[in-house]
Amino acid sequence: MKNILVIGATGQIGSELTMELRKRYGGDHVVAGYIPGAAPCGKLKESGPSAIVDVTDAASIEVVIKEHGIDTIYNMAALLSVVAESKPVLAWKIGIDGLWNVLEIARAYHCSVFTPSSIGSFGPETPHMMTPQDTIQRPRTMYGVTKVTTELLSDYYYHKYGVDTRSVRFPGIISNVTPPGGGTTDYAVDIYYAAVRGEKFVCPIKEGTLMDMMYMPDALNASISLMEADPTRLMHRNSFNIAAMSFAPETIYTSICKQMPQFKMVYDVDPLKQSIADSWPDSMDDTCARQEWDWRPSYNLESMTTDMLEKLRNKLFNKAALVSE
Ligand code: VAH
Repeated sequence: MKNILVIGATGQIGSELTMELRKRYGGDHVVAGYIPGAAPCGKLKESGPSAIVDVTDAASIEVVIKEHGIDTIYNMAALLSVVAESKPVLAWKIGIDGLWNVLEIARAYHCSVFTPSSIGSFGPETPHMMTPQDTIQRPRTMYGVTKVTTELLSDYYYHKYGVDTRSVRFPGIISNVTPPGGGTTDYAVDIYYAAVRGEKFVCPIKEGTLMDMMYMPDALNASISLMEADPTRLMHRNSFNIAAMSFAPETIYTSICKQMPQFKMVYDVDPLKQSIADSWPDSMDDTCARQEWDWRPSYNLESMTTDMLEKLRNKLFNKAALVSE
């Protein structure tokens, strides 16, 4: 049975990834690594072991690897695209100095490593429609620079030292559990919250701006399926394009209005978010992931919208009901 460490286990993806891994492998086999001030709580705390793991502190990682006999590391620690532009040195420190620590420890203790990349690893010169698996990657954001470097360094450790590194290029991830943490695609989560709260949504991304998006359950399944894939089938490792849907703000708005006709949206474009979004693909070609490890998404925009609205109503109104009791 695997023994897994999730670094960044209380983040937007990490928190749900940890719970899904515990469902599949057993709570005791998945350690939730967190940084001081961002400790697990509720079910995440109660469902398995946790430990302070700062990706920039190699010793804090090594202690947990040895204590729990870790053989697989999901390294989810990162600053997202918008925050990384305001804190580029910290973004590099967490994204790359942290990755060096993870890869060196993985080399010493023979761990497999998953460190996600992103559509943010592409830049303005990359073909925007059906972005190929192997193509030019000249991002002009610090987030993108850290993601391309993540891909190159992870592949280097595989080819040079045989470390089992694998990863995917995540689209914008949409979740109803942990709120987004400062990304360009956050609008695609915020719009659902506004709809359920009965508020007008002010969209920071321009009409017609296409971006790849994915519902969290598909993102979790992709991450775990890749790490479970037969390594002899993998022609690529860092990182695989994965895609589920591509939409612009007016499309997701229309999808919500089919169920909530009163919902209103206006635009107030955020120049930084728009410039980042304009540099990213409109849609990715994920043929290689489908061929090499049988990737398939389960959600499209309509089914995601139905599930998001239902889950957020339960979360926001049941919580309100509990508070008012
Ligand atoms: C961001 N949600 O917007 C993240 C993600 C592809 C987007 O990397 O920065």
